[in-house]
Amino acid sequence: MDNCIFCKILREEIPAQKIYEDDDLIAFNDINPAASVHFLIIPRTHIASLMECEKSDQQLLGKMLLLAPTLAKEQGCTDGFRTIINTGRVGGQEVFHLHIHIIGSKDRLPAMI
Ligand code: DGP
Repeated sequence: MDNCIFCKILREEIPAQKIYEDDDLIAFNDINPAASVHFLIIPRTHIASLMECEKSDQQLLGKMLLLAPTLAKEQGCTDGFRTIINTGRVGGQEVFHLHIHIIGSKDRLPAMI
């Protein structure tokens, strides 16, 4: 997608602090971190949001979720972390390229719900 900011990161047209990449996914630090650890896992394929995911994305979604604890631990979140997938306008999504937020801190994160 030409104007998608995360596709631009994938094409290396804009810089990002990458912490992981493979054939399907990349992970990079959030530009506006909500805690000392805050990175995003995104698919290389442009999928606008969780609402646009299909049955054929099942393996990709599983891979994204399973990568979260591996990378979180590497980033120092050995005691837990928070995962967030904002979906759609009402869900607070700002960048319409599917992504999982992984947020962690040495202290307990404030409750959200
Ligand atoms: P949301 O769509 O609301 O789930 O969050 C999008 C996140 O993407 C937000 O926390 C900030 C981050 N972000 C937006 N633009 C950039 C960028 O150009 N680089 C990086 N590293 N992160 C970005």
